[in-house]
This record gives sequence, structure tokens and C-alpha cells, in this order.
Amino acid sequence: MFYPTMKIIRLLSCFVAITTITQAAPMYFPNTGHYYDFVTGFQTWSSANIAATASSYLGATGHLATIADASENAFLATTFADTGWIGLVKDPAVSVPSSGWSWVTGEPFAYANWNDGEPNNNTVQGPENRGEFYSSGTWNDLNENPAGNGINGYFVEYEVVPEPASLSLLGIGLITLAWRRRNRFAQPRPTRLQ
Ligand SMILES: [Ca+2]
Ligand SMILES: [Ca+2]
Repeated sequence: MFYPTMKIIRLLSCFVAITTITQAAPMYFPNTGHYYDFVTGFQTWSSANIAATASSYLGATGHLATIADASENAFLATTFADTGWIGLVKDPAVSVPSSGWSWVTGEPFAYANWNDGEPNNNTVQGPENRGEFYSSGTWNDLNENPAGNGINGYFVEYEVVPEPASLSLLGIGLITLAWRRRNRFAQPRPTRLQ
């Protein structure tokens, strides 16, 4: 009885290890230089916002994804093909559905890709002051807690700054080379014996 139990535990350990290894890493988008991920599982927009800002990748703190232009929008749609929260919020004091929107990062709200008929501020479940990204790439304004209605998770973005280590090493190398050359020329030349 003991041996089969240990065998099962070992098999489960292998399964967990394989699952961990095969977990997808955030995806890189060259146009922005940022990394993106889709975290599966329903939660309210605010919970997703907190979770995103509590996460990090390659030293960069995450935030709910922000979309500056059509290329970034298309990247999210084609890479993840899923529906979830993005870092889009509306000032509740603004009554016009299409006005008062901003990104959680404070970057300019210069691009939008609303789905047909959206934003409509459908108040059946409460005011729609949060941004939902459809798998098709279009957007919907949605309330804070739609109880799982269409939200499969959230998009997180990591604004990773390129590692300067290689540049630093290059700089140190050049300085060292210059110092050596200067010292070599500064040294008195041996007097040639006549
Ligand atoms: Ca962005
Ligand atoms: Ca809506």
C-alpha cells in the first residue's frame, strides 16, 4: 500500500513541475518594447487592477494594459484572443458615455476601438465606467462587477526597461581601453643605447 501512494505523490509532483514549466511567459511587442500577459479568471475590475499592479516581470511593475494605437490593440487581440479587463476607466461624474475616459497610467487617451453601439453606459447592472476588451479587439464599457459576464480575466502590461548592463560593460571596456592607451603613451620611452 505504501509504495503505490509514494508513486502517486511522485507522479503528481512531476505533473505540477511540468505545469509550472509550461506556463506561458508574458509576450513581447517590439512596437512598444513592453511585455503583455492575459491572466485568466474572473474578478472585479478593481481586484484585477490591484493584482496587475502587484505583479512584476523582469523588474517592471505591471498595470492593466493600456492601448495607445491600433498596432498595440491588434497585438493584444491576435496574441491572446480573449476577453477581459484593460486599464480603462471613466470619470463617473461625466454623463456622456463616450467622454471622460482615461488610462490607469495617465498616458493620453488618444485612441479608441469601441464595439458597435458602445460605449452605451448600460446601467442595468450599474454605471459602466470600466473598459472591457473583447477577443475580437473591440471594446465595451462595463460595470465594475459584471459577475463573470464575459470577463475571462485581465490584460497586464509590463513596461520593461532594457537592461543597461551590456551598455555599461561596453562603456567600462572603452574607458579601460582609453586609460591603457593613455598610460602607454605617457610612459617615458626607454632610452635607446647609442
Ligand atoms: Ca500600453
Ligand atoms: Ca456597454
